[in-house]
Formats: sequence, structure tokens, C-alpha cells
Amino acid sequence: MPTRRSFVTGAASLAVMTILDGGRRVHGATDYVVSVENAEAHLIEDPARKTGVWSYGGSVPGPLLRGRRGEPISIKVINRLEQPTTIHWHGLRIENAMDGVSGLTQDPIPPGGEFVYSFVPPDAGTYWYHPHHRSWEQLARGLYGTLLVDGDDRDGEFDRDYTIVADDWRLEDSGAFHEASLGNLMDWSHAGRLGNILTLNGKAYERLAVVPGERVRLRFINSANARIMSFGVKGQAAWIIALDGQPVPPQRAPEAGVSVAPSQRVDLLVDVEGQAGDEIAIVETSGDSNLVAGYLVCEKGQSERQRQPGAPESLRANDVPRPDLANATRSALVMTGGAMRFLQSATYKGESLDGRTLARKHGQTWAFNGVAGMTDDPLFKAGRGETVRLTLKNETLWPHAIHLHGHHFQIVSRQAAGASTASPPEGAEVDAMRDTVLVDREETVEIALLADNPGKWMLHCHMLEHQASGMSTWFLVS
Ligand SMILES: [Cu+2]
Repeated sequence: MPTRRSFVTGAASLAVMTILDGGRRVHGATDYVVSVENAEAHLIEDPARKTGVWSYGGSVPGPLLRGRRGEPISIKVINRLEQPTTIHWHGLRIENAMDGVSGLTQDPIPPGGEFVYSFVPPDAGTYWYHPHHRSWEQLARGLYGTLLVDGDDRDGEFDRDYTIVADDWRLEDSGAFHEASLGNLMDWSHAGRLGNILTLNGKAYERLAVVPGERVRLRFINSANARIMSFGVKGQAAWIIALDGQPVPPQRAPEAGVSVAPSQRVDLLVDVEGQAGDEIAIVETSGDSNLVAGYLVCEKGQSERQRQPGAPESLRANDVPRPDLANATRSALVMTGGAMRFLQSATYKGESLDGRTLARKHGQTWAFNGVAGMTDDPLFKAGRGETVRLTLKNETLWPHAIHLHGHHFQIVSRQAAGASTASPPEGAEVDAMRDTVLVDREETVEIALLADNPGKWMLHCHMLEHQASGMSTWFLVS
């Protein structure tokens, strides 16, 4: 039996995590009903413990929703919580009214209320869904699920297709959800509320069946509030084939593991080398020692697949508009605050306040361009079809996962702390169109997007405690 392994981050002793598939498709091919409700989950295996969670449809993660590129999908959401909620369709370039951001694109769905989301997914790939109302609490309690969009047959040169939703939970030894740490300002001003239990697909040790010789697609999704994770498959060569849902030219995954910041997705292809009975570890490698998070379990047989040497073929690209870097307007976002560099002052709801008042009275410890929290005016306005080059300057001592809604963007350059010049992106990010970029401490990253989707779009840190404690803004495409 595997033993429980601990995450260790700084002084905090943390631990292991898991996820699920299980669509609940009602009438027709693309109509779903999702109930938001209390449930119990078995997140700790040995000894077995139960955890009270908030769930979509009784499971954590929620049901797998699956649509097709270019075909309408509708999801009726029934809120059975005692708290309002919404659902945001993360990474999907859909119409603004369906983006699910409470206070910006819709009123939250009240307890006992319903809301029907319907949209046409424009891109095939790996996406996910989660609340955009008190996200820091609602995701921590288990509200998230996978949304896969299928393209055509070219999207499938593999034998198996597994989704792996990774989360870190902060639980008591009894298995109970750790209530006391919810809303803790110490966490909010540091790395966020990190968990102590790692689950893949809601399980302490996910086990995915494979046959030796098969080519397997593993779609990793980081649904944690704040933990930057890194994944690999022990002893197996893997290729990165997509980032944040969008295909990239395949390239070897680093042996040290592939970084997946909160809300990001990485799709890997693995050619299984092993024998029947082998258990190949899926490892989480962000800490000092690797955590075994789950297994590919080799069953009897041998795939007939004739393996071609070299890189696998690319997935078929989606029709994501590329920014026009030569004809762009510019905007900048400067991130300040957080532990060790606390805000001296910032504007909050139109009022200039000192750092102490911001933190103690309003729970605000971070700022974008000197402003904590949402503003009446957008960060920038763009006309439809305009390219915006946006400089993300992190003046804090913490990494941030900056997420834009409604658009995918190109990474133009990165300038690390202390570097005198900016450099082009490296690795799989070279040709990537992402929806979330990790900006390291004191790093500056320039991104560019073609603003082609009209509406009011959020731009925020996807470390959800940072979002709640200042790092939220929005932009307008008209
Ligand atoms: Cu952040």
C-alpha cells in the first residue's frame, strides 16, 4: 500500500491530492443539468476519511462536460447551496454574457435559483469550469469540473484520453475541511491558502489503466486555489502537445516535470513503456521531494501501435487570432504589495487608504497599478480587432498566475528579476496561445492579445486569495 506523503512548503506541513469523470448528459448530445450541492468526498484513503465538500452533482470534481467545437452546448445550473454562486467556463472564448463573473457579467445565482448557460465553444481542447463568486472559498470547498471540447479526428492520435484534475486540500487530521484557515489574511498576503492533501480526480491515489505500448493523452488541470504544481510520469518520455487548451508543436516535456500554475492546463502524450502489472507513478515534482500522486496501471496485452520515431504530430490548431505585434496599443499592469513588501497605500473603491487600514479593515494586501480590487474604469479599452501589448510587471516577492477572460494571448517576452534585458519565451511557450501566465517574483512578462471578443472581461491573479485581496481588474472590448 502506498503511504500518505506530505507536501512541505516553508514552515507549513502539507500533503497529497485527486479527480473524476462521469458525465451526466441529459436530453440530446450537449445539454446538461448541474446541481450545486453539499456532498461527502473520500479524499483521504489510509485511514479512510470523509470530508464535507461543496460539489457539482455530488462528486468532486464535478461531472465531465463534453462538447464539440462549433456546436451549441447548454448547461442548466441549479444552486442548492446556502450561498450565491456562478459558473465561469475557464479558457473558453465565448460571449461575454455567459462568462459567469458575478458583478461584472451577471448577478450571482441565489440559493434555490437556476441559470442556464448556453454558448458555442470555438476551440477544441481541455477547459474547466468553476465559480466566479467567492472563488477563494467555493473552489477550496470543491467546486470545479472539466469541460472538454472535441474537434475532429485529427485531434486524436492516441489510444486513451485521461483528464487529471489536481487539487490541494487543507484538511484536518479527521478529514474535516479546515474551516479556521478560510479567509486567513496571513495566507492572503503570502502564497495563498495552500493545502496539505493532494488529490488527482478527487482521489488520494488515482489509478488509470493502460496497456504497454499505448500512446496516452494526459490532460492535467490545476484546480488548486494557489499551489503551483509540476507533473511528470516516472521513467516515461512525454511530449507536451497543448497548453491552456490550445495545441502547441509537440516537444519533450522536461524530466523535472511540467509546471502547471493554478488554472493552467497541460496536455501530455506518453508512450507507455512497461509490462503487465507495472504501476507507473504520476509524480508531483514542485517540492523538495517528489510526491507519488497516482499511477498508470499496466494491464495485460501489448498495443499494436506502430510507433513512429520522433515527435508525434501536432493536434490541429484552433482558429485563434494571432496578435499583430507591429500595430499594437500598449498597456501596463504593475503588481505591488504582499508579504515583505506591504502596500504603503492604495486606492480602494475610490478612496486612498494606508496599507494598515487596507489590510485590517478591507482584507486588501495587493494592488494593480496602485488600486486594490475592482474599479469603475477598465484597465484598458480596446476596439474590436485591435492588438494590445500588455506589460505585466511583478514588483512583489511572490509569483502570480495572471488570467485574462474571453481571449487567449501570446507571450512576447520575459525579463527575470535582475536581468537587464527581456528575452523571448522558451520551450513550449514559444508558440503558445495561453489564457493564464505565471509571472515569477520580480519578473516582467509582456503578452499580446488580439481583442476580438466584445464585452467586459476580468483580468486577475488566479491565486484566488490574491484575487480576493486586491488583484482583480477588468478590460473592455467594444
Ligand atoms: Cu497572485
